[in-house]
Amino acid sequence: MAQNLLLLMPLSVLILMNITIAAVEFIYDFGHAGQNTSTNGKRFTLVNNCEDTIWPGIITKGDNYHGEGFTLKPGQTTTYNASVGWSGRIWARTGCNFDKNGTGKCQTGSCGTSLNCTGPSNPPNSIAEFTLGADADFYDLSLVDGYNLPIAISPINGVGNCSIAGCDGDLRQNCSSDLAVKSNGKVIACRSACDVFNADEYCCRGAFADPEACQPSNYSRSFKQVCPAASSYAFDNRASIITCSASEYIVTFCASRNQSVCSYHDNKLVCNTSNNSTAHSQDLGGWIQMISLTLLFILKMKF
Ligand SMILES: *[C@@H]1O[C@H](CO)[C@@H](O)[C@H](O)[C@H]1NC(C)=O
Ligand SMILES: *[C@@H]1O[C@H](CO)[C@@H](O)[C@H](O)[C@H]1NC(C)=O
Ligand SMILES: *[C@@H]1O[C@H](CO)[C@@H](O)[C@H](O)[C@H]1NC(C)=O
Ligand SMILES: *[C@@H]1O[C@H](CO)[C@@H](O)[C@H](O)[C@H]1NC(C)=O
Ligand SMILES: *[C@@H]1O[C@H](CO)[C@@H](O)[C@H](O)[C@H]1NC(C)=O
Ligand SMILES: *[C@@H]1O[C@H](CO)[C@@H](O)[C@H](O)[C@H]1NC(C)=O
Ligand SMILES: *[C@@H]1O[C@H](CO)[C@@H](O)[C@H](O)[C@H]1NC(C)=O
Ligand SMILES: *[C@@H]1O[C@H](CO)[C@@H](O)[C@H](O)[C@H]1NC(C)=O
Ligand SMILES: *[C@@H]1O[C@H](CO)[C@@H](O)[C@H](O)[C@H]1NC(C)=O
Ligand SMILES: *[C@@H]1O[C@H](CO)[C@@H](O)[C@H](O)[C@H]1NC(C)=O
Ligand SMILES: CC(=O)N[C@H]1CO[C@H](CO)[C@@H](O)[C@@H]1O
Repeated sequence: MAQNLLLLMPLSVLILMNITIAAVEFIYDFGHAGQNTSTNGKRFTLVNNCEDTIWPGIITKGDNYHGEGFTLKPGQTTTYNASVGWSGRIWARTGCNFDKNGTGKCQTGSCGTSLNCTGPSNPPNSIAEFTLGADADFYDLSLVDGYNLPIAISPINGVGNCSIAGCDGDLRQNCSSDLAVKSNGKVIACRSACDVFNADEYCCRGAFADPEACQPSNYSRSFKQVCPAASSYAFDNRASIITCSASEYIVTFCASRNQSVCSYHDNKLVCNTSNNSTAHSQDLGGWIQMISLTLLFILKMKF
């Protein structure tokens, strides 16, 4: 299921490849979309860019918490297919000790005692949230239930406002001491102010149950500082949810927004983390969008 990164190439080659892949996949996906939308699946590629093993969990909304789970060693990836209409959450568990039967415990993000989730994730943990639609997908990185590691959500071949959701740094290094969860003296997660203080003003309840009344707190602001493209408290959602129609999403654990340039094709992930990729990924996004729009135009004329 999981596989090691097979190709590491210079950025220039990578960008060219990505464009080609994007273009090819676009034709493929679009060709199917017109005929049978129920087969128009979207692929999630989960990438472990962390220095340690993680155990990603996936829960489908309304599925009574019959979730899935994976073990991902550093550098490994796995894929998850979802169809239009899918809505769910993807996150990472850390510090787990699953036995041969897939039973065990985790330091953060646990969702029951099995490798495959049997319940909602236990806060604090960062959560990638998705709703896939026929015309548009919605996604965001939610820190409403706290934070355990950085997650970057990168749409591939997207049309619309397809910005990368995520953080610019690791909030564990910027977690206020009254929110920090520590293990052996190390901060392993950062709780939300709502979770710690259980107060209406942080949880957006009671007199604070609407967006006007529930304003950012100094706690949520400190989240937002490190993770500008994430929801930092309950009513921050509206500003942080991104609308985009992509054929594929790459969910990278332990990567910042400016870090990863990846694409996935034929069971090979082409992925690189460069020390200066902001400009390149923006170029890439622009190119893909341009090519996609051109193709869309051509295909629309054809069908
Ligand atoms: C779409 O594909 C699915 C699965 O292959 C099939 O069950 C369904 O009947 C198809 N729908 C249409 C409208 O062709
Ligand atoms: C996802 O779908 C692709 C084809 O669209 C297939 O090659 C791949 O094996 C599927 N992955 C999983 C995990 O089902
Ligand atoms: C795994 O499950 C088998 C059968 O249910 C059981 O006999 C065995 O003791 C379990 N192993 C562990 C490590 O729990
Ligand atoms: C987890 O769920 C997947 C998909 O439903 C299944 O293929 C796999 O066998 C399950 N793993 C365990 C350890 O139960
Ligand atoms: C977060 O912490 C790091 C390391 O302590 C520091 O360099 C950085 O400036 C901090 N960032 C913010 C936004 O406070
Ligand atoms: C937020 O403000 C409260 C008092 O209003 C203070 O006790 C707390 O230390 C502040 N937290 C941060 C992260 O600045
Ligand atoms: C795209 O979405 C992001 C996040 O919601 C937002 O900050 C940005 O202003 C949007 N850009 C455009 C051009 O709408
Ligand atoms: C950063 O990139 C520059 C040029 O792209 C390269 O010369 C340098 O070695 C890189 N540094 C690291 C730490 O990768
Ligand atoms: C990404 O941006 C952050 C802050 O904006 C910076 O500290 C970090 O070095 C950047 N990383 C890369 C790989 O460019
Ligand atoms: C990234 O590269 C550009 C152009 O090569 C350079 O101007 C900029 O300073 C670099 N940024 C970082 C953080 O290395
Ligand atoms: C993490 C990684 O593999 N980085 C590579 C990205 O590509 C450059 C060349 O463009 C390599 O030098 C890096 O090692």
